[in-house]
Amino acid sequence: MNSRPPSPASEPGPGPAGSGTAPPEPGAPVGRRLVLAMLGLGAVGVAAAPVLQKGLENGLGAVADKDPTGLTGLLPNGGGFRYYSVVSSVARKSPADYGLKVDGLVERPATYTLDALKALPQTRIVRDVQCVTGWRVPETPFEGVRLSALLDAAGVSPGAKAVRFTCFDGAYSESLTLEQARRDDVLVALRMRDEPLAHAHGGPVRLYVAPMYFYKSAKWLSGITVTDSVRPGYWEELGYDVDAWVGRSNGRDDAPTV
Ligand SMILES: Nc1nc2c(c(=O)[nH]1)N[C@H]1C(S)=C(S)[C@@H](COP(=O)(O)O)O[C@H]1N2
Ligand SMILES: [Mo]
Repeated sequence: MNSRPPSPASEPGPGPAGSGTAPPEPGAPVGRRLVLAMLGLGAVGVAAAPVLQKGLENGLGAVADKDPTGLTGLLPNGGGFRYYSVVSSVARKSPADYGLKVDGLVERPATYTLDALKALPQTRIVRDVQCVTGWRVPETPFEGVRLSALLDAAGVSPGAKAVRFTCFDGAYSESLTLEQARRDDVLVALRMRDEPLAHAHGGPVRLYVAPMYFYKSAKWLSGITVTDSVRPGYWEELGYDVDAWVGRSNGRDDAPTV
């Protein structure tokens, strides 16, 4: 079982590591977190469910766009997923608008269109998804291009040690060591649950890091930058573990996903 107290319902992402009362770091979206604290996640999720269900049928993304931080909670059609975003809305990217930039310490920087990513060999992985706040979704297929393939194509320069991920929501970021990034179960995912990645789940392209807590799987992925050291991501600046192995980090002992 989790040895830590459950995170407060107000927390949009993983929930504070360690203490539920730690003040947000500078630059954190303080205002929104306070608003969420007043709303109360659970009550809103339940009360809003029928309305949201209706919205879902009209398109999942439309609902999630109006939901700043995963307040939709456990949606009837969500298959157990909660929808998270650290910003209040994320502009949709059509396939024509989308680009994934690979740069930093590489010999051949590149920008991939969605079609270019689709044209590369695809890998499908089916594992449980585990969020650091405790929810778990069993056996979820993700499919896409191995991150290692994009790194190989870019030609990682000597001395490179890590990879930084940025997102077109303009706020979220993540990181992996180069060794982690080269694992076979780390994907630049184009599909989830055997469908194109919905906007609400970070479509058209998100990162998928199978062995780690789901906060590592950056949604709305737009940048992959090879760096000389690990730069902690959004939640990691707020105290979460950078090496976020499921069951072996963040003071948790969940069953590993890999
Ligand atoms: N860009 C971005 N990626 C993100 C997040 C986010 O807020 N913004 N939240 C993370 C967290 S804490 C989780 S649990 C998962 C949620 O993915 P889902 O919304 O598809 O369920 O996305 C991760 N990736
Ligand atoms: Mo999470």
